[in-house]
Amino acid sequence: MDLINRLFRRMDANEESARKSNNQKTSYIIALAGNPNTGKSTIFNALTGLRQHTGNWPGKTVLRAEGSCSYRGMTFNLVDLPGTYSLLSNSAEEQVARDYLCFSKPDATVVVLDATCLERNLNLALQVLEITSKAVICVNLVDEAKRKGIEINTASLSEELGVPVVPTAAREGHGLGKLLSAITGVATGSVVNAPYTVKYEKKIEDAVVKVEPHIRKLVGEEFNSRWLALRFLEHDQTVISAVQKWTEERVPLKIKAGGVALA
Ligand SMILES: Nc1nc2c(ncn2[C@@H]2O[C@H](COP(=O)(O)OP(=O)(O)OP(=O)(O)O)[C@@H](O)[C@H]2O)c(=O)[nH]1
Ligand SMILES: [Mg+2]
Repeated sequence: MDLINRLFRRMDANEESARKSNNQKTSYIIALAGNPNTGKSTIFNALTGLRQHTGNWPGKTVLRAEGSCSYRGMTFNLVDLPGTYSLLSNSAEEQVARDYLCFSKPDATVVVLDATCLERNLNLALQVLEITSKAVICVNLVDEAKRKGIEINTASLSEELGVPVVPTAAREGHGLGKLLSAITGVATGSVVNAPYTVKYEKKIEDAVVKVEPHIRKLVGEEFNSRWLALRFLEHDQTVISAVQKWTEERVPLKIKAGGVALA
């Protein structure tokens, strides 16, 4: 792997000056994604305590939990996304998670992985990194992994993936301080990631090269044009009509019944 291309471009600016350059923004939206049963809700509950409320995602019977957490003068509004094995839009849960990450653009996304079966979990992590570079990988259940004789080299994983990787044992509250610190870096922009990019076979990459510039012309830097190009190539109707509506009316997109719709 060409590590140089993926090393973090860490800016020297400290958190305070980064916040200033971010127009003093102190409130950030943080999404929690991950496979089922990896400890997302455990982390969510540990960070938000009683400051949380639940409901359904609009038009879906999928549970939506949101809560807030104060950290170093900032407010993190956490959104606990449904547990999914992929973001291929095969189920309501996958569609909710995927559309939220692409169109609602959280300030940072934490991908919670199970340290005892990292390989399977990394599939989702790579899919998230295709949508957003503003990600933090949380390798949870390290206590359970240790019991099974598994040790994860998080520094090396971080170099490979090009995003911060934090080990946690959330049930015991271990590592959550470091997780908040990593979230702060990515959300405020004081850490700029250079995530690993999944490359597809030549004929797909050739098609992306043709389609992506047209999409970029439509959406500019608003949404991830490479990811949208891949969805257009597979004729994903939900995404196509969402982009169509956005370009016609230039209003923010929100998740609604049947996928993405206008606010
Ligand atoms: N040993 C250990 N158990 C954990 C840890 N984190 C969570 N758990 C346990 O793992 C189980 C699943 O945790 P949840 O937080 O419900 O997982 P989730 O990712 O929200 O699951 P879904 O919402 O179903 O996707 C619970 O029994 C937790 O107590 C950890 O770090 N170590
Ligand atoms: Mg949960």
